[in-house]
Amino acid sequence: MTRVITLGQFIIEKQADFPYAKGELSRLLRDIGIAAKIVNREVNKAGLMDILGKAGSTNIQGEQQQKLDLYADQQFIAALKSGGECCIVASEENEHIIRLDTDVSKNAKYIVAIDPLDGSSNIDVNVPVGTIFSIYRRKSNEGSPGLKDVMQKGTEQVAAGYIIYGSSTMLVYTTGRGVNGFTLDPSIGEFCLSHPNMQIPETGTIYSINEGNYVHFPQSVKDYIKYCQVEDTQTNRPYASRYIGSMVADLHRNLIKGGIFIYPVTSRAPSGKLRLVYECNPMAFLIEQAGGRATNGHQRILELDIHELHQRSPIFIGSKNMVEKAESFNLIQPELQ
Ligand code: P6P
Repeated sequence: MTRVITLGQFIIEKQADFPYAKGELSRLLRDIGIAAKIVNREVNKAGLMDILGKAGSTNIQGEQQQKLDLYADQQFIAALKSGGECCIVASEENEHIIRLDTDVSKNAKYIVAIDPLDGSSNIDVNVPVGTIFSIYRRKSNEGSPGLKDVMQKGTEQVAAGYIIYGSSTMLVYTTGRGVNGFTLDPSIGEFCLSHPNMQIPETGTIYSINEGNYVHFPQSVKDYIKYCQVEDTQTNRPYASRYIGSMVADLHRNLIKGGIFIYPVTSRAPSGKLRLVYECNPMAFLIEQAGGRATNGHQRILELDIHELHQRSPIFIGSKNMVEKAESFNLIQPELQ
Protein backbone atom coordinates (compact mmCIF):
# COMPACT_ATOMS: atom_id res chain seq x y z
CA MET A 1 0.00 0.00 0.00
CA THR A 2 1.78 3.19 -1.12
CA ARG A 3 1.73 6.07 1.34
CA VAL A 4 -0.96 8.67 0.62
CA ILE A 5 0.66 12.12 0.58
CA THR A 6 -1.81 14.98 0.77
CA LEU A 7 -1.17 18.40 -0.77
CA GLY A 8 -0.76 19.86 2.71
CA GLN A 9 1.83 17.25 3.75
CA PHE A 10 3.68 17.68 0.44
CA ILE A 11 3.84 21.46 0.75
CA ILE A 12 5.22 21.22 4.28
CA GLU A 13 7.78 18.59 3.29
CA LYS A 14 8.88 20.69 0.30
CA GLN A 15 9.10 23.81 2.46
CA ALA A 16 12.53 22.61 3.44
CA ASP A 17 13.57 23.41 -0.16
CA PHE A 18 13.10 27.08 0.73
CA PRO A 19 15.67 27.85 3.44
CA TYR A 20 14.23 31.29 4.19
CA ALA A 21 10.61 30.23 3.96
CA LYS A 22 8.57 31.00 7.01
CA GLY A 23 5.53 29.16 5.77
CA GLU A 24 3.73 32.02 4.00
CA LEU A 25 3.93 30.45 0.52
CA SER A 26 2.91 27.08 1.98
CA ARG A 27 -0.14 28.64 3.57
CA LEU A 28 -0.95 30.54 0.35
CA LEU A 29 -0.90 27.31 -1.67
CA ARG A 30 -3.10 25.73 1.02
CA ASP A 31 -5.60 28.61 0.64
CA ILE A 32 -5.74 28.03 -3.12
CA GLY A 33 -6.35 24.33 -2.52
CA ILE A 34 -9.24 25.12 -0.18
CA ALA A 35 -10.93 27.43 -2.71
CA ALA A 36 -10.41 24.80 -5.41
CA LYS A 37 -12.34 22.24 -3.35
CA ILE A 38 -15.22 24.69 -2.87
CA VAL A 39 -15.37 25.58 -6.58
CA ASN A 40 -15.09 21.90 -7.49
CA ARG A 41 -18.16 21.14 -5.39
CA GLU A 42 -20.24 23.64 -7.39
CA VAL A 43 -18.78 22.74 -10.80
CA ASN A 44 -19.56 19.06 -10.17
CA LYS A 45 -23.24 19.73 -9.48
CA ALA A 46 -23.65 22.74 -11.77
CA GLY A 47 -26.32 20.91 -13.70
CA LEU A 48 -28.43 20.60 -10.55
CA MET A 49 -28.16 24.17 -9.37
CA ASP A 50 -29.35 27.46 -10.68
CA ILE A 51 -25.71 28.18 -11.34
CA LEU A 52 -25.46 27.24 -14.98
CA GLY A 53 -25.65 29.69 -17.80
CA LYS A 54 -24.89 33.33 -18.24
CA ALA A 55 -24.75 35.85 -15.45
CA GLY A 56 -26.08 38.58 -17.74
CA SER A 57 -22.87 40.59 -17.41
CA THR A 58 -19.62 40.89 -19.36
CA ASN A 59 -16.05 41.02 -18.04
CA ILE A 60 -13.30 43.45 -18.99
CA GLN A 61 -12.47 41.12 -21.85
CA GLY A 62 -15.95 41.78 -23.24
CA GLU A 63 -16.83 38.13 -22.65
CA GLN A 64 -20.20 36.93 -21.40
CA GLN A 65 -19.67 36.01 -17.72
CA GLN A 66 -21.08 32.68 -16.62
CA LYS A 67 -22.63 32.43 -13.15
CA LEU A 68 -19.86 30.00 -12.24
CA ASP A 69 -17.20 32.49 -13.42
CA LEU A 70 -18.41 34.95 -10.81
CA TYR A 71 -18.83 32.25 -8.17
CA ALA A 72 -15.29 30.96 -8.69
CA ASP A 73 -13.91 34.52 -8.70
CA GLN A 74 -15.62 35.26 -5.38
CA GLN A 75 -14.49 31.99 -3.77
CA PHE A 76 -10.81 32.41 -4.65
CA ILE A 77 -10.77 36.06 -3.55
CA ALA A 78 -12.51 35.14 -0.28
CA ALA A 79 -10.06 32.29 0.43
CA LEU A 80 -7.04 34.49 -0.30
CA LYS A 81 -8.48 37.29 1.85
CA SER A 82 -9.15 35.06 4.85
CA GLY A 83 -5.81 33.27 4.43
CA GLY A 84 -3.95 36.55 4.91
CA GLU A 85 -0.88 35.63 2.83
CA CYS A 86 -1.80 37.68 -0.26
CA CYS A 87 -2.07 41.49 -0.51
CA ILE A 88 -3.36 41.87 -4.07
CA VAL A 89 -5.44 39.67 -6.38
CA ALA A 90 -5.47 40.35 -10.12
CA SER A 91 -8.35 38.41 -11.62
CA GLU A 92 -9.20 38.02 -15.27
CA GLU A 93 -12.83 38.66 -14.27
CA ASN A 94 -12.09 42.08 -12.78
CA GLU A 95 -10.93 45.18 -14.64
CA HIS A 96 -8.81 46.48 -11.75
CA ILE A 97 -6.58 44.79 -9.20
CA ILE A 98 -8.23 43.90 -5.89
CA ARG A 99 -6.44 45.05 -2.73
CA LEU A 100 -6.97 42.70 0.19
CA ASP A 101 -6.60 45.36 2.85
CA THR A 102 -7.47 43.49 6.02
CA ASP A 103 -5.00 44.13 8.87
CA VAL A 104 -3.14 40.93 8.02
CA SER A 105 -3.40 40.90 4.21
CA LYS A 106 -2.29 44.47 3.60
CA ASN A 107 1.23 43.60 4.79
CA ALA A 108 1.35 40.22 3.06
CA LYS A 109 4.23 39.66 0.67
CA TYR A 110 2.52 37.74 -2.14
CA ILE A 111 0.47 38.72 -5.18
CA VAL A 112 -1.88 36.27 -6.92
CA ALA A 113 -2.96 36.57 -10.55
CA ILE A 114 -5.83 34.26 -11.39
CA ASP A 115 -8.16 33.11 -14.14
CA PRO A 116 -10.86 31.77 -11.80
CA LEU A 117 -12.66 29.62 -14.31
CA ASP A 118 -10.94 29.24 -17.67
CA GLY A 119 -13.01 27.78 -20.48
CA SER A 120 -16.22 28.50 -18.61
CA SER A 121 -18.30 28.68 -21.79
CA ASN A 122 -17.89 24.87 -21.80
CA ILE A 123 -19.57 24.35 -18.42
CA ASP A 124 -23.10 23.95 -19.78
CA VAL A 125 -21.93 21.15 -22.07
CA ASN A 126 -19.96 19.29 -19.38
CA VAL A 127 -16.53 19.87 -20.90
CA PRO A 128 -13.59 20.18 -18.45
CA VAL A 129 -12.86 23.70 -17.21
CA GLY A 130 -10.05 24.99 -15.03
CA THR A 131 -8.57 27.60 -12.73
CA ILE A 132 -5.13 29.05 -13.55
CA PHE A 133 -3.06 30.83 -10.89
CA SER A 134 0.25 32.62 -10.70
CA ILE A 135 2.06 33.83 -7.56
CA TYR A 136 4.55 36.69 -7.35
CA ARG A 137 6.44 38.22 -4.43
CA ARG A 138 5.86 41.96 -3.93
CA LYS A 139 8.60 43.93 -5.69
CA SER A 140 9.31 45.92 -2.54
CA ASN A 141 7.81 46.35 0.91
CA GLU A 142 7.99 50.12 0.56
CA GLY A 143 4.62 51.85 0.48
CA SER A 144 1.41 50.10 -0.40
CA PRO A 145 1.38 47.35 -3.03
CA GLY A 146 -0.01 48.20 -6.45
CA LEU A 147 -0.04 47.54 -10.17
CA LYS A 148 3.78 47.54 -10.32
CA ASP A 149 3.78 44.45 -8.09
CA VAL A 150 1.37 42.66 -10.44
CA MET A 151 2.85 43.62 -13.79
CA GLN A 152 6.05 41.61 -13.35
CA LYS A 153 7.62 39.44 -16.04
CA GLY A 154 6.76 35.75 -15.98
CA THR A 155 10.33 34.96 -14.93
CA GLU A 156 9.53 36.57 -11.54
CA GLN A 157 6.82 34.04 -10.64
CA VAL A 158 7.51 32.11 -7.42
CA ALA A 159 4.74 29.56 -8.10
CA ALA A 160 2.10 28.78 -10.72
CA GLY A 161 -0.39 26.08 -11.47
CA TYR A 162 -3.86 25.05 -12.43
CA ILE A 163 -6.84 23.08 -11.21
CA ILE A 164 -8.69 21.00 -13.81
CA TYR A 165 -12.32 20.13 -13.02
CA GLY A 166 -12.63 17.09 -15.26
CA SER A 167 -13.28 13.34 -15.01
CA SER A 168 -11.32 13.81 -11.81
CA THR A 169 -10.28 17.08 -10.22
CA MET A 170 -6.55 17.71 -10.19
CA LEU A 171 -4.30 20.45 -8.88
CA VAL A 172 -0.98 20.72 -10.74
CA TYR A 173 1.63 23.27 -9.65
CA THR A 174 5.28 24.26 -9.58
CA THR A 175 7.37 26.41 -7.25
CA GLY A 176 10.32 26.31 -9.64
CA ARG A 177 11.51 22.86 -8.56
CA GLY A 178 9.61 20.62 -10.94
CA VAL A 179 5.89 19.96 -11.41
CA ASN A 180 3.67 17.79 -9.22
CA GLY A 181 0.06 16.73 -9.70
CA PHE A 182 -2.53 16.01 -7.01
CA THR A 183 -5.88 14.31 -7.51
CA LEU A 184 -8.82 15.19 -5.28
CA ASP A 185 -10.06 12.18 -3.30
CA PRO A 186 -13.68 13.14 -2.58
CA SER A 187 -13.96 10.43 0.08
CA ILE A 188 -11.49 12.29 2.30
CA GLY A 189 -11.76 15.76 0.73
CA GLU A 190 -8.00 15.94 0.16
CA PHE A 191 -5.80 16.52 -2.89
CA CYS A 192 -3.44 13.51 -2.89
CA LEU A 193 -0.12 13.25 -4.76
CA SER A 194 -0.87 11.19 -7.88
CA HIS A 195 1.57 12.54 -10.49
CA PRO A 196 4.97 13.23 -8.88
CA ASN A 197 7.63 15.04 -10.93
CA MET A 198 5.60 15.50 -14.13
CA GLN A 199 7.67 15.80 -17.31
CA ILE A 200 6.21 16.62 -20.72
CA PRO A 201 7.49 14.27 -23.49
CA GLU A 202 10.15 16.04 -25.60
CA THR A 203 8.09 15.35 -28.67
CA GLY A 204 4.55 14.24 -29.36
CA THR A 205 1.98 13.55 -32.03
CA ILE A 206 -0.84 15.91 -31.01
CA TYR A 207 -1.38 19.44 -32.30
CA SER A 208 -4.04 21.56 -30.69
CA ILE A 209 -5.34 24.69 -32.46
CA ASN A 210 -8.77 26.04 -33.40
CA GLU A 211 -8.68 25.25 -37.10
CA GLY A 212 -11.99 27.06 -37.49
CA ASN A 213 -9.83 30.19 -37.58
CA TYR A 214 -7.68 28.81 -40.41
CA VAL A 215 -8.61 31.53 -42.92
CA HIS A 216 -7.55 34.16 -40.37
CA PHE A 217 -4.14 32.60 -39.59
CA PRO A 218 -0.87 34.04 -40.94
CA GLN A 219 0.58 31.95 -43.80
CA SER A 220 3.40 30.66 -41.56
CA VAL A 221 0.85 29.11 -39.16
CA LYS A 222 -1.09 27.63 -42.09
CA ASP A 223 2.20 26.13 -43.31
CA TYR A 224 2.88 24.56 -39.90
CA ILE A 225 -0.64 23.08 -39.76
CA LYS A 226 -0.08 21.54 -43.19
CA TYR A 227 3.25 20.14 -41.91
CA CYS A 228 1.35 18.43 -39.07
CA GLN A 229 -1.05 16.90 -41.60
CA VAL A 230 1.50 15.50 -44.08
CA GLU A 231 2.18 11.73 -44.10
CA ASP A 232 5.71 10.98 -42.89
CA THR A 233 6.34 7.77 -40.96
CA GLN A 234 9.81 8.95 -39.86
CA THR A 235 8.25 11.69 -37.76
CA ASN A 236 4.98 9.90 -36.94
CA ARG A 237 2.94 12.30 -39.05
CA PRO A 238 0.16 13.07 -39.68
CA TYR A 239 -0.30 14.18 -36.07
CA ALA A 240 -3.64 13.88 -34.30
CA SER A 241 -5.69 17.07 -34.07
CA ARG A 242 -7.17 17.54 -30.59
CA TYR A 243 -8.85 20.81 -29.50
CA ILE A 244 -11.12 21.00 -26.45
CA GLY A 245 -11.47 24.80 -26.35
CA SER A 246 -10.44 24.86 -22.70
CA MET A 247 -6.77 25.81 -22.35
CA VAL A 248 -6.31 23.96 -19.05
CA ALA A 249 -7.75 20.74 -20.51
CA ASP A 250 -5.75 20.97 -23.75
CA LEU A 251 -2.49 21.68 -21.92
CA HIS A 252 -3.08 19.03 -19.24
CA ARG A 253 -3.52 16.39 -21.96
CA ASN A 254 -0.37 17.56 -23.75
CA LEU A 255 1.60 17.66 -20.48
CA ILE A 256 0.84 13.97 -19.99
CA LYS A 257 0.87 12.72 -23.61
CA GLY A 258 3.09 15.26 -25.37
CA GLY A 259 1.92 17.75 -27.98
CA ILE A 260 1.76 21.40 -28.96
CA PHE A 261 -0.99 23.91 -28.16
CA ILE A 262 -1.18 27.00 -30.35
CA TYR A 263 -3.25 30.15 -30.09
CA PRO A 264 -1.57 32.38 -32.71
CA VAL A 265 -2.23 35.90 -33.86
CA THR A 266 -5.15 36.02 -36.30
CA SER A 267 -6.49 38.80 -38.52
CA ARG A 268 -9.23 39.20 -35.90
CA ALA A 269 -6.89 38.95 -32.88
CA PRO A 270 -3.65 40.67 -33.99
CA SER A 271 -2.12 40.22 -30.51
CA GLY A 272 -3.52 36.73 -29.96
CA LYS A 273 -6.46 35.92 -27.65
CA LEU A 274 -5.01 34.43 -24.47
CA ARG A 275 -4.08 36.70 -21.58
CA LEU A 276 -0.39 36.99 -20.76
CA VAL A 277 -0.75 37.55 -17.00
CA TYR A 278 -3.57 35.08 -16.23
CA GLU A 279 -3.07 32.26 -18.77
CA CYS A 280 0.18 32.39 -20.75
CA ASN A 281 2.70 33.19 -17.99
CA PRO A 282 1.54 30.63 -15.40
CA MET A 283 1.19 27.88 -18.00
CA ALA A 284 4.57 28.78 -19.54
CA PHE A 285 6.29 28.60 -16.11
CA LEU A 286 4.73 25.22 -15.40
CA ILE A 287 5.41 23.69 -18.85
CA GLU A 288 9.04 24.90 -18.82
CA GLN A 289 9.44 23.35 -15.35
CA ALA A 290 8.12 20.10 -16.87
CA GLY A 291 10.81 20.28 -19.60
CA GLY A 292 8.70 21.89 -22.31
CA ARG A 293 8.85 25.23 -24.12
CA ALA A 294 6.55 28.25 -24.40
CA THR A 295 7.03 31.18 -26.77
CA ASN A 296 5.02 33.79 -28.63
CA GLY A 297 6.54 32.40 -31.81
CA HIS A 298 9.77 34.29 -31.31
CA GLN A 299 10.41 35.04 -27.63
CA ARG A 300 10.04 33.09 -24.38
CA ILE A 301 6.62 33.91 -22.93
CA LEU A 302 8.23 34.36 -19.51
CA GLU A 303 10.47 37.15 -20.79
CA LEU A 304 7.75 39.25 -22.40
CA ASP A 305 7.36 42.76 -21.01
CA ILE A 306 4.00 43.49 -19.41
CA HIS A 307 2.55 46.72 -20.86
CA GLU A 308 -1.05 46.30 -19.72
CA LEU A 309 -2.75 44.16 -17.04
CA HIS A 310 -5.09 42.38 -19.47
CA GLN A 311 -2.52 42.16 -22.25
CA ARG A 312 -2.91 39.30 -24.72
CA SER A 313 -0.21 37.21 -26.39
CA PRO A 314 0.01 34.54 -29.04
CA ILE A 315 1.32 31.28 -27.57
CA PHE A 316 3.06 28.17 -28.86
CA ILE A 317 3.45 25.83 -25.87
CA GLY A 318 4.18 22.18 -25.18
CA SER A 319 6.74 19.55 -26.16
CA LYS A 320 10.11 21.22 -26.69
CA ASN A 321 10.88 19.70 -30.09
CA MET A 322 7.40 20.48 -31.45
CA VAL A 323 7.50 24.14 -30.36
CA GLU A 324 10.99 24.54 -31.86
CA LYS A 325 9.78 22.98 -35.13
CA ALA A 326 6.80 25.36 -35.25
CA GLU A 327 9.13 28.34 -34.65
CA SER A 328 11.22 27.26 -37.65
CA PHE A 329 8.26 28.29 -39.83
CA ASN A 330 9.28 31.91 -39.19
CA LEU A 331 6.11 32.72 -37.31
CA ILE A 332 4.77 36.25 -37.63
CA GLN A 333 5.63 38.81 -34.92
CA PRO A 334 2.58 39.78 -32.82
CA GLU A 335 1.50 43.42 -32.96
CA LEU A 336 2.47 45.26 -29.79
CA GLN A 337 -0.62 46.41 -27.91
P1 P6P B 1 -11.49 29.80 -29.08
C1 P6P B 1 -11.49 29.86 -23.19
O1 P6P B 1 -12.38 30.92 -23.51
C2 P6P B 1 -10.10 30.29 -23.61
O2 P6P B 1 -9.72 31.43 -22.90
C3 P6P B 1 -9.11 29.15 -23.40
O3 P6P B 1 -9.40 28.36 -22.30
C4 P6P B 1 -9.22 28.37 -24.70
O4 P6P B 1 -8.02 27.69 -25.03
C5 P6P B 1 -9.52 29.47 -25.74
O5 P6P B 1 -10.09 30.56 -25.02
C6 P6P B 1 -10.51 29.00 -26.78
O6 P6P B 1 -10.67 30.07 -27.70
O7 P6P B 1 -11.36 31.12 -29.82
O8 P6P B 1 -10.78 28.67 -29.79
O9 P6P B 1 -12.88 29.44 -28.68
